[in-house]
Amino acid sequence: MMRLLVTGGAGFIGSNFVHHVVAHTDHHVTVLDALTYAGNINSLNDIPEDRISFVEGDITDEAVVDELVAAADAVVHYAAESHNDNSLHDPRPFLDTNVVGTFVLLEAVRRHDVRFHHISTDEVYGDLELDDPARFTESTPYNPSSPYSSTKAGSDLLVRAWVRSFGVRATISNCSNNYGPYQHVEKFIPRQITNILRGQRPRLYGAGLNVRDWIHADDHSSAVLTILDRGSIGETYLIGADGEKNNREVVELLLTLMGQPHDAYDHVMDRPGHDLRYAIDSSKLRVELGWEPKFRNFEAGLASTVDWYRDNEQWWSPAKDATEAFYAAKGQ
Ligand code: NAD
Ligand code: TDX
Repeated sequence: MMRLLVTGGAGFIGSNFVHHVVAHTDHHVTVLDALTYAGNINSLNDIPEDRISFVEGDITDEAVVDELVAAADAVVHYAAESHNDNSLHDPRPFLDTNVVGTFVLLEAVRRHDVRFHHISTDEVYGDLELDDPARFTESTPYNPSSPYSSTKAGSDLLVRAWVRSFGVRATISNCSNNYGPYQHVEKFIPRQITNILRGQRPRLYGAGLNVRDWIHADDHSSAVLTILDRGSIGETYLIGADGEKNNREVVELLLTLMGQPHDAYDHVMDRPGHDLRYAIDSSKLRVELGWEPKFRNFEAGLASTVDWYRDNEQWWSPAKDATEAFYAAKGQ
């Protein structure tokens, strides 16, 4: 049994991780989450009370972080400002949370010699051409494009420096695009599902040919637990499930799954600096640590995600109008 401190555990992937940990281990979880617009305490509603403690607080708050880290066996660090479009509009919170917040956590795990796992993204590697046979590996040079991905790259480099200079016991994982329950309606897949549920048309940026490498959030969680159990200190592991699809294919699949004509979507203004393609080679994680994804059928995973949004309107509807107003103001 471990005492895990999970930052950002009321967010999309963090809450999926908490559900996964409670279902598959006997670890106790303490969630530290600031409940920003992206955090939702209701995502943790059905976790048994004896398995979880919830602390509303900011990862840049040194006193709160110090006390919680001192009481933990390991920290799994999900908290971040996570949306590229927001980072183009107002980058400042991305610097504060993603860079300064990670620094505050690293100093605390250094003081208390606590194991640290840092959650990051494949976006730190920049993008690939559509027709490039290459995929990202752990040795791909960093080349981030957006304020979001540059702050995530900065946080990864801080972790590496704290391992080398101070002997902090840390690992890093860089995962591809996640889908599944509890994802905020600002993100691509939930935005389109909830548009269709409300009788509105999906919105594709530009031509819709950009490629993302989709993985179910539960597979991300099992990979993180694997790294926490068996990963080598100081190492980086890429997490992906061979799920490359372009955005147009995803929207057409959603429309078909939801009983609409496959072409009932609109093209809207493209995202500035829009990364073309992400693709992950996760061989290191699979060969060295023996991890495998369980959700191998994207269409089935997407269908169960559609069902979840259909059944949980009370979870997503409070955020929908403000999110769409933000997009409408940008012509998206
Ligand atoms: P999210 O935006 O859904 O959740 C982020 C959570 O962090 C929220 O609960 C929010 O309240 C909390 N938070 C934000 N600032 C905070 C602060 N200063 N102090 C404490 N809590 C704070 O994000 P997500 O999509 O679940 O992403 C989680 C992590 O996974 C991020 O580090 C992200 O970079 C990474 N990641 C995401 C994806 C993806 O597809 N969404 C892919 C790879 C990696
Ligand atoms: O309405 C939309 N229409 C559209 O075409 C939205 C919201 C997005 N898109 C496109 C942009 C991207 O090509 O869909 C793709 C996915 O967009 P997002 O959901 O915003 O994700 P992305 O920018 O790829 O970043 C995601 O994956 C990596 C997460 O938000 C990051 O936190 C993670 O690091």
